Amino acid sequence: MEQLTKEQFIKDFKAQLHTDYLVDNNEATAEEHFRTLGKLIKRYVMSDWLRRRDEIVKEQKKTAYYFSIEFLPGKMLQTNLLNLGIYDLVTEALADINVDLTVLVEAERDMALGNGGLGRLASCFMDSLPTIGAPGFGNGIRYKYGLFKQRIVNGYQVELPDAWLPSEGSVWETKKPHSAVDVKIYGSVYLAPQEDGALKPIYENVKTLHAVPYDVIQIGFNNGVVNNLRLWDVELPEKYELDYQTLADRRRVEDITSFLYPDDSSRDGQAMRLIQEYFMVSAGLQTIVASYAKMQLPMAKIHEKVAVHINDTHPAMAVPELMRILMDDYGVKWDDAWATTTQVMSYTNHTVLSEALEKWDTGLFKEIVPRIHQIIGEIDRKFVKEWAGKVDTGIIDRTRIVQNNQIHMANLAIIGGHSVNGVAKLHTELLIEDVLKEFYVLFPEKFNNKTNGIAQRRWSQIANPGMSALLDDLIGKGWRSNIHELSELEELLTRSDVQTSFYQVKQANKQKLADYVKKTLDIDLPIDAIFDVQVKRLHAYKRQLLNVMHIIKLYQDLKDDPGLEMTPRVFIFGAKAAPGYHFAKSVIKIINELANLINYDTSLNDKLKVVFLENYNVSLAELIVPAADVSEQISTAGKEASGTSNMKFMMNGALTLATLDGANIEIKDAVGEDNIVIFGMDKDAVYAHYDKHDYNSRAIYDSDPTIKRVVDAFIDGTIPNTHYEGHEIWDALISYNDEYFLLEDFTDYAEKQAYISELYQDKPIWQAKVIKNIANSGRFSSDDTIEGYAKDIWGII
Ligand code: T68
Repeated sequence: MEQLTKEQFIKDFKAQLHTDYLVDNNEATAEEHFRTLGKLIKRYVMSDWLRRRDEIVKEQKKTAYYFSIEFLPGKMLQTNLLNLGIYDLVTEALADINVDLTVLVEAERDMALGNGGLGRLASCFMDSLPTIGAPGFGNGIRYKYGLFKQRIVNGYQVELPDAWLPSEGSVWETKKPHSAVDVKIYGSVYLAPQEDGALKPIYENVKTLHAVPYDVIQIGFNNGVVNNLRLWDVELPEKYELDYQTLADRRRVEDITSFLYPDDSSRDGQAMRLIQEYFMVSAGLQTIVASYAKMQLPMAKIHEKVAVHINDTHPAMAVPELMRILMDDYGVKWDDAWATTTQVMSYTNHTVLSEALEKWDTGLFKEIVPRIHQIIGEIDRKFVKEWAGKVDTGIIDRTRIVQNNQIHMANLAIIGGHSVNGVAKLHTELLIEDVLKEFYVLFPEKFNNKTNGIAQRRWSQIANPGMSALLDDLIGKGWRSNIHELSELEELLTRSDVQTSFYQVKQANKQKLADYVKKTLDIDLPIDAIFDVQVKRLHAYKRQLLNVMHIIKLYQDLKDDPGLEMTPRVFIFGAKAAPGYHFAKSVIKIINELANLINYDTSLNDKLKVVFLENYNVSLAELIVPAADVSEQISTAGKEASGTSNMKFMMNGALTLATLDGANIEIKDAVGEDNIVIFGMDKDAVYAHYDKHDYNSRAIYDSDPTIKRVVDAFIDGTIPNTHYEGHEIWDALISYNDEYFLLEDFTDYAEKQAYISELYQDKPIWQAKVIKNIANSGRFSSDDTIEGYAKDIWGII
């Protein structure tokens, strides 16, 4: 954008307010101010945006498209101002006319079109792609309702719809009716032989959906690059309105882009989800192929200009859909279409949990996407034929796409692409050695690792202005554009004035969070206590319950001996449970009732507090993460693919208490084992139990009185106001043999927690570790991660 002055900005701002709302600055609402500023930002970047588009077309740049059924950007106002380089100017200019930027920030609704880590990662990449100047665009769905809003009522999770989208639309998007395309579902299809011997698909009784794109600006950091996140919405096609005569018919169509499936673990059995997947894949690919066609290059070489990334398996239909478009719409022969399709496609796996690997009944595919069903059948047949006689038939049976009338989406994504990556070193190793090992036999060259990263500007400069100002003082402002300069802090680890400054910043951030907790829950948090935080989706493998067991132990210890010397602790939780995930919801109830029990027990003398913050989302994370002293990353080793909050916490000076799982291992490598607290079984120990079938939680329970007492607290009335929840948990731990090994890891966990309490008392040592963590957080930048994708997988830079 052009150079902007404060005067010019104020003039533009007032004029825009007049034009849009016919109000003067002093009468406008926060919402009007916010939208006005958003519009101005869009206006300021418009020429960059257009130039970017023209450049890519003119220079025929190879472009990557990141297909994801989820994006979780949170709020965009501050990021956009920062990346545009006008954050300070706008803050000051607004202050001059008595407008407080923080009030505008509050007025923005979180864009929560994702469940958790997977969607958030996609959004970090959307920030990093333009920042490294790469031609990379997002492709997803414009859900009218984001992830449910969580309220806690009587200790239970209640889910409310998140109507985030104002009737005028999001201020960051631009509707592009010109680029709309039609997507066909249902009906039947047969192949009619043509004179030249080709087979032409003839469709009958199809339903046609009108897919309309909304382009959301993605501004690079201080570089004039503006990319695009394309979100598709569905409309009723006027041409086919006779197909949708009743209101119910129309609603069913509108529902396709109504809501995000609130599931972070396993597929919901709804046909609607399958339609969503096909809808975004087909709309996205049709447009991509059409714009490639304009270059007038051979269709069979589309991989030279286009890369399509399949983020988890949800967009895996991109493989057969590109085949369909190339063959049916552009007349490319199967072999040529297949050769180019596999070069175009690449896939990221985000989980090793077998129940989370997406599978669909073939019957549903046949009904909803009959042509895709045909093409998948053919891909599968050719795959089996190609490998027959070359490898063990067992391997073919287990890696083929169609098995027992089910379509295995991961198999489709792997067979139909040229790259499969895991999201942390350990995770990729597990894919190779275990989960996908038979694919590794067939296609070793496809496998590679890309450890996750985070959009560091959001998680430092925006979320933690206090720490950012301190960093400017200590090492200069260079780190703001080159995060690796944080390593200059290595020189300052033991300087006591520096340690004190970091401590003061942390205490101020804790106070800010404590104020929020006071306001929302009316609980007083002592900020001299250790703020010990676990925020993430609620899932058994993430082991929030292990944390709970430790809190119960501390509570019991304090009740036994009220005079016990103990470093005060505040345990902070934030977690949404999938609405159908009964066990996870019971854990939420238990946490809340345990909190009620502890927080109002005056005999504990404020040594222990527990808070469950409702509706954990990106904005709340921006408040919580900078205030943490301890970051809980305690999943059963081998289960958490990577984790990304672990990276955010270390960057903000929390010490990680972790198992050797996911990216925790790489954090340990970055900071050294003295600067992280590791406990519990590693992946080999966990796998040894799987191999030997020798785990016996009841034996631990019977032989360890401390553990027995803690576990029994779930059922013996210690936690009041609970019903079946405690029994459900007790059963999971004892009757069902504790699937995630909480009991085995408990003792080490509790000991390491005691060590942390001791360590915290020694300020110089604690602070040196804090600074060491910040100094080494630069390697988890998503700018670097996405550079890896752009170079190694997509070949776009
Ligand atoms: C997460 N996965 C991983 N899944 O659990 C986490 N699943 O370790 C990793 O850091 C992160 O991905 C990024 O790689 C998810 O968040 C989902 O949200 C999800 C959504 C729908 C269906 C299945």
